Amino acid sequence: MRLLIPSRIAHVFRWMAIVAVLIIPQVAQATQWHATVGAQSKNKGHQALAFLPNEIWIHAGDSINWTFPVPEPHSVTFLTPGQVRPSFVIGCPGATPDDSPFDASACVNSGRIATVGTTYTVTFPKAGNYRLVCLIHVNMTGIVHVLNPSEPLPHDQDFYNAQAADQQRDLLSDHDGGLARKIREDAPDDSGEANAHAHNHMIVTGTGELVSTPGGIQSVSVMRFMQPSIAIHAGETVEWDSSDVSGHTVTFGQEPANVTPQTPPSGNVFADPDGARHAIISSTADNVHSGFIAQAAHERNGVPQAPAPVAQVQPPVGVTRFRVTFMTPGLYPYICAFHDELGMKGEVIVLP
Ligand SMILES: [Cu+2]
Repeated sequence: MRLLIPSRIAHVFRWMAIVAVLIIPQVAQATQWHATVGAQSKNKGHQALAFLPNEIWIHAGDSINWTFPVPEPHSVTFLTPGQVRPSFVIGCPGATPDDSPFDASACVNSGRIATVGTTYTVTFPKAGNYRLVCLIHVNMTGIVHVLNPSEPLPHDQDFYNAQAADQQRDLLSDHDGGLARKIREDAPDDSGEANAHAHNHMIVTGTGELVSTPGGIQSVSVMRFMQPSIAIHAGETVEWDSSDVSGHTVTFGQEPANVTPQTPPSGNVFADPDGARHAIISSTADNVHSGFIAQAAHERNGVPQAPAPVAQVQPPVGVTRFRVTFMTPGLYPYICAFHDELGMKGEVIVLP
């Protein structure tokens, strides 16, 4: 009997070794992939509203870990087939915990993330092609292709890192000069009295561009009032025009709590006959909030729309202009309630 014990132990160890050889490679095959959500220029003014990269091939059982490197809020959200894209306030409803599995049977959502350095991981147990969306930015989509482990993957992590860096550089550097040209074309010409007609107090409110990739849509927005300081005379009107792919606000005084695109204009804002919003400010203590100033996504001509479902909650009509008539001399600082932390602020100097 005594002689049998070592042989039994050896036997057990041999079996353990065989089992380990069979199991360990499968465990090691579950890869965690890495991607980022958004990118920005040094002064935070240019924001890439993009999943970087926005198309990834992985194996069933793998996970993807997304890092959020910017203060501009984003979400990593996978909706169920046919689910209407909700506002970020509603979510799945709500958010799902880190490391949630997604197999298209239930919505997975990181929630609104605006803390630099946050990460969110999703695991994908089942093969399929899954659309990735940001609930904050309608022009920010991607796709995850989950293949059976027997199928080869087209790319490795190094490829995706290089692709993400390329896409980030392209979006932020704007090397074709398109955004700079757009800013010059859109900018009000206040160079002389010759142009001093009704439009000389126009302020371009953000600008941006869309980029379509095979995986979805990426965009870049310049989160700035292009003429941050303007001097006018009492009784004159300033107009803010937004043609940006992102929405903005023009907000004087107290900012409404928990501003969302659905937050209505303040009670002292009325509609001009052409649909633009308008307020009259008679004191530096007045609180005025324009509400969301942006084109509705469906009104953008020739712009590729993300595949359904994308019926994101939008203002009924895209209001793109906001006017304020200033009655009293003084200094009137204002912000975009969404992007003031990125430096989107301005001031109106009202002279007698
Ligand atoms: Cu803004």
